[in-house]
Amino acid sequence: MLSTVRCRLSSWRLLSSISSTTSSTIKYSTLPELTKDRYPNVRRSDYSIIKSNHLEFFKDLLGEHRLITDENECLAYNTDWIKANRGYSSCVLKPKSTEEVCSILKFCYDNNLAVCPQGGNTGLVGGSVPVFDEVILSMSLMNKIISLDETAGILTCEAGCVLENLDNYLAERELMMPLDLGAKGSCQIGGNVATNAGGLRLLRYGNLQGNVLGLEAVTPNGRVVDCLSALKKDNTGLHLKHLYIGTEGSLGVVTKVCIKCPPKPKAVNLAFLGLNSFENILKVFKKSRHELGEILSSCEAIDADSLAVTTEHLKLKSPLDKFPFYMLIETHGSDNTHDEEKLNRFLGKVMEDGSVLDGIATNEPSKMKDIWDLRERITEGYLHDGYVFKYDLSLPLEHFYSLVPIMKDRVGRDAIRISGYGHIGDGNVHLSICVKEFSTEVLNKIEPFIYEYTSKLKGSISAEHGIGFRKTNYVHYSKSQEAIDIMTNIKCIMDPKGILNPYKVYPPSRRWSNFK
Ligand code: FAD
Ligand code: 2HG
Ligand code: ZN
Repeated sequence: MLSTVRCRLSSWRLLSSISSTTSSTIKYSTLPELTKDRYPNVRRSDYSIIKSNHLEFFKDLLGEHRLITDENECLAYNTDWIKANRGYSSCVLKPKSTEEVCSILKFCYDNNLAVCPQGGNTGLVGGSVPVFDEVILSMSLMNKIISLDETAGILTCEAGCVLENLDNYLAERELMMPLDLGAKGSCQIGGNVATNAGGLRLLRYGNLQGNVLGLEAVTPNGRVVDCLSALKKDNTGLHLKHLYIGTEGSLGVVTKVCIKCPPKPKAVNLAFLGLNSFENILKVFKKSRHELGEILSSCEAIDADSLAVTTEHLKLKSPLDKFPFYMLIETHGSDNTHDEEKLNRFLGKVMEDGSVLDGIATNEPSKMKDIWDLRERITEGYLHDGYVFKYDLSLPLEHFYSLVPIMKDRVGRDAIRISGYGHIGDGNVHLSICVKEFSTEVLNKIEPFIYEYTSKLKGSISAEHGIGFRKTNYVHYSKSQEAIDIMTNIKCIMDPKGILNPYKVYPPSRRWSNFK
């Protein structure tokens, strides 16, 4: 029989308490070195340097409160959430409307000023902060809900709406956002769309490429691309919205989004399981697909070292004893008696055949939240260890965990901790290699090996976080030369001066550097 959850965990959420609108109050105890110093091979292109006449224009447009130039205030916008990248922009702009975004981009385009679009600044690949002194375009004040069609479940809103706020708004109307991630308290829907964020329930609800019905974007020279369709079916030529979903702000700034929202499930159940091997994780996942079928909403795997960062550093309490591996299996359905029965039958089977050693199951909201915290706050817990080299890979399921022992051999004692966890249901592992502080020597032990390994297995070097600044040299491990040429050509056509999010997403190929 499954035991019940006995512990009470804190309800405090770091990410709910941080938003870019209040980011000037964040205390940075240790700042990362400037990106330009950490990566000296990346050279600033010949964009203009911000001058007083530029600032005058922005001040006239936005007023003095929505133009930030104070060095301390700019710091939070220059530094990413995981403190791995830092630019030195002296200009943060906070538009409140699409028209203002158009005026800003047209001005930047005409004056050859580079721009870094920024949402909640929770991105993990250095895409959301400037590399040098790019103007930061913060979307946080474009945070209005425009409309909700409750019958069809279609929400239209501005890009700066925080994911959790949208979800809370929808919950009151028995709907939900089709994505959920640990950064929900800060990340914005525009940032989610720009990164094509995956998250914890992609297995059930699919990705944003499928859930975004339409969007509005502004081109680098300030024109509005109105693709804000709310239609589920619309085969009128090219689906231009895909130019903006997952292209990380490199082709345009997303200003509005129209998104499909499923009904909020009437029945939610969550099981937290302890296992002794990765092979058993695969067995349990396979069984969950067959036994839980249409109600399976999430299947996550965590190894002991990953869980330890939340129990040791964040003092969260695990309701289970120590095991080498853990799984979270969640169901979303409409009939609790049916779902509970199904889940219990499944759990009975996996305990009986020995693949699960212990576990708890609950449908009490506070207990489910406590369990989810153990999974969602691993990223935050890792910040306490030191510098984390993060890898977000898609791998064939049987190889999901294979890099952990390989990396332990390669990096050895240089690492404080090497662990793997992630979205087993989507074949997406998050590998974290933690060291006391950033070291090029350790980096060279990891890269490009890790990407070569992934490529040989036909995996992806970025399952969900994107390419950002950090992976531009490695795109060819996941894309053919022809595909890279097309990507680069599209960038050249849509942003001929290359002002939007430079040094990111595209490989620094000869063609691109000739162009810019
Ligand atoms: P930002 O970080 O501000 O920006 C990300 C990229 O999008 C940048 O390139 C930026 O230039 C661009 N951008 C932002 N807004 C716009 C816009 N309006 N128009 C054009 N471009 C824009 N990611 C996942 O996929 N799955 C997860 O499960 C997940 N969990 C996370 C958990 C934690 C604790 C943290 C810190 C991060 C997590 N992430 C996850 C990564 C991150 O939260 C996502 O990438 C998220 O979608 C970024 O949204 P944001 O608003 O913070 O965007
Ligand atoms: C998650 O699934 C996120 O928790 C973050 O994608 C992963 O921190 C990471 O590496
Ligand atoms: Zn993830």
